Amino acid sequence: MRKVKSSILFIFIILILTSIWVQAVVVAAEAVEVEDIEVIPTDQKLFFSHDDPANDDYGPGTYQYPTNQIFQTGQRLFDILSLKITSEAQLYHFYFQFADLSDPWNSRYGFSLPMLEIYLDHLPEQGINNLFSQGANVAFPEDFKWDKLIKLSGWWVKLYRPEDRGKDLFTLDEEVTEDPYLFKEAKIKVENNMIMMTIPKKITGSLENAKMILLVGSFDPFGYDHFRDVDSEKSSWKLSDLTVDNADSLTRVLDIMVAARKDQTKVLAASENGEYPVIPYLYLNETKAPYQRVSGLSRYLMYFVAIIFIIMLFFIIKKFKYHH
Ligand SMILES: [Ca+2]
Repeated sequence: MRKVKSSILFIFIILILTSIWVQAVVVAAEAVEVEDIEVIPTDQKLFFSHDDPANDDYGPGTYQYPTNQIFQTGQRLFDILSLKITSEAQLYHFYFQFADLSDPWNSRYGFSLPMLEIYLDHLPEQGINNLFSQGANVAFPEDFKWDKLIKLSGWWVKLYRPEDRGKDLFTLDEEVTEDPYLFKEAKIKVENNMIMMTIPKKITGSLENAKMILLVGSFDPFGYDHFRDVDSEKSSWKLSDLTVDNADSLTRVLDIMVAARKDQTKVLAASENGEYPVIPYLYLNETKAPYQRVSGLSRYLMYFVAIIFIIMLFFIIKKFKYHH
């Protein structure tokens, strides 16, 4: 009986040590992950955080950059790595971490090549299900009806509402010399390949439980909805997909953020019938997300802990059998 007690004690000690070790590893892993948000001031509360795989700014995986040398200077010119959103009293801060923000055309904000479209569905029972304007060549899920679209290039930020759809800017009012959709309250700062966008909360209201679709394309001031076009053969100014004969219905989106279980290359792949790919949305409140995001390392740790416990259980049963 004494032996049983001492072996149970031994097992408990092992368990405690294991859990301390696992926690230490998890803390170390999180510390590495937090490294890129060091710039976030302490008075901001982290509200949403999502990592995206690196090296996936090739749409469905088959796209190539234009052959012009502007696009040959880097490998991951449109590659978004993470988005963190923080909340302050009257403001939301968006931190878009990119792999390599270059600025060959000397833009206003300091990045020339990517363009971002952030579709927000924050008002229940309102909004529309279609793209604001033809360009991205994507579709939205039926239960995604956006209420605000924030569009961001290296030269401007614009804000659109569903009712602005289809209005022709230049016939709207001949007196208007300035783009009425310029989002003047938005503040943009670029540092260390990160685009920081601050918007007043009064524009969107609370984003708690809002749905979001984020599209990253290649900025083309003359492109459809400012998206650079995709061709089926190599081109100096167009993206190309050499695996297709006809590029007409291909998406012009290069990188998106999807839930961990979804595969971007499959989401953005061309469909047989020429329909646009449907982009899944993300919930801005991560705790309400349909899939809890589990990073690779955490998953291995979970497997490891599970195996340790099974082994422990095996020994406990064996000990008891032996002593009785
Ligand atoms: Ca990416």
